[in-house]
Amino acid sequence: MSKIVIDPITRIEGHLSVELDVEAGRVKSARVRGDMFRGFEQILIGRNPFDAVQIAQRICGVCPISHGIESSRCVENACGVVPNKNGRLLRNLALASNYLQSHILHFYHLAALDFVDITAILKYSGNDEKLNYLKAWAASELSEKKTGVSAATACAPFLPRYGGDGFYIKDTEFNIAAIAHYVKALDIRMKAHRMVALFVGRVPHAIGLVTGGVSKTPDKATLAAARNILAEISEFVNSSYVPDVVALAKLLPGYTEVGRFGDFLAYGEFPDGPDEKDLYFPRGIVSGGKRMALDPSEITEQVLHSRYSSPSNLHPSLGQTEPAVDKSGAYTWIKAPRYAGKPMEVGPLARIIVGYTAGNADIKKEVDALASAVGITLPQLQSAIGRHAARAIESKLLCRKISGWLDQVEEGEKPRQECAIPDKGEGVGLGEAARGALGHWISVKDGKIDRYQCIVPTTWNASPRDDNGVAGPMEQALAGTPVSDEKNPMEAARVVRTFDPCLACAIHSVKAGAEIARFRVC
Ligand code: NFE
Repeated sequence: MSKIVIDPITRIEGHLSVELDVEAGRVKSARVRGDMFRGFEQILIGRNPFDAVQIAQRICGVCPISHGIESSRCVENACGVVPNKNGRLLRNLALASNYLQSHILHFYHLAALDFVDITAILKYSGNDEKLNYLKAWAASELSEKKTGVSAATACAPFLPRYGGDGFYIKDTEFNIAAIAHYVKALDIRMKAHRMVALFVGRVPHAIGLVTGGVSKTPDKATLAAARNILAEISEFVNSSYVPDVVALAKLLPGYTEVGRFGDFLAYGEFPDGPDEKDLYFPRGIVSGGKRMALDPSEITEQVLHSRYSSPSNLHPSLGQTEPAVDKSGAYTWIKAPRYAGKPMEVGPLARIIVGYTAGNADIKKEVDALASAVGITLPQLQSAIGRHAARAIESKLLCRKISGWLDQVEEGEKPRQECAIPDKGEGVGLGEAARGALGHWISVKDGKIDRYQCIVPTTWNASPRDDNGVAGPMEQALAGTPVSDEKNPMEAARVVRTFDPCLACAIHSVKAGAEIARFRVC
């Protein structure tokens, strides 16, 4: 048996490494380590609860809208209010726009280079005619005349890379199209960010998200501008993103058997009616193929293998985070969230599986269409390739929903519900960030924040072994992954990236002002 350490895993958010035990050309077992250490929950203690929505957004620059919304929801829950119609719709619009930028970022700019042969464009260096021969729009995005960048220069940031040609897709037309879409996706992402800013003021940290809703009353010009942007993003999602994912799934048939994990949790998201429990992406658990209702009291965080001295298996409303850098047996800063004692995968695939199992007609239709276009079954989608597919399906569904929500917004009507902070109270906000289930829990005492805890998507997915020694979802999904070349463990890196990990989100506990440890940086 040999040991491989990939440190750091690149093209993700934050600092993550994996340690793999490899036997007979496959991963036998894996340890996933969150190597960064930050501070947020402690920063919130003693503050006015209304400040939480702004401070919590700083946890991450990729998913600040979801942290802002969950933070607002937990304070609103403690105050006993829910947003009004415009507040709900405008939050949905901001969050859905954030999902679009995040999913497109993940597929094209973080994950695609695991598969796409970037050097395909070198074959046509300086030869725009050849590029035109492949696809007119590809030429318009990649042309040296247009961009002023030579093909060799354009490749440079992506080289060196794992392996040789063996890992990469050989279909030149697919490669050229994917590279052209990589370039186009930069522009589309910028436009998705702009759409977020139309509803909540700016990105990444939205000043217009406030407890009780949003601060900006919607007007005709804002809604018209959003429609224009949406048309362009929808065209990209439907004509490039979804077809590229289908093509990738067909070109990599083995990836339905890799990266598999079978238990899914979704808090649900996008309140789609006056009843806040009416969620477009449903809430629930799917375990062993069976759907169950979610009971938030079953959520705990275990820390036997995490660098914390606090008691293990606490519910997050009672959560503690006492760092212990040298704790024996600990190998990560990520805690191990468990549902009824079990690890759960969260994220787009979990939402799609929970939604499909709950009978959501939109999800079912798109999942069935994609599975049939690729020629695979629903169980095969619960895999590495399924995570890419789920993001593309969600993007398509959300483009449609954004259009519907824009129709429902009432111009000139108030988007914020007033709330009064109680002297004492508890609140919880459960929803879905682009990467999966996100929960914020607050306790208020004397009108100030007394306790604050978040469990974010990557904490679930990249969790370590728990108190019973059971590995986390990413660790289990890595087991069995082929390692065809131990010097180039590309297959394992691909599996990790399908989860779209964000370590900035996953680890955010520090004791303000206290020295944790001393490090020498060489
Ligand atoms: Ni920093 Fe985040 C999302 C959250 S992931 S990206 O999406 O919450 O753990």
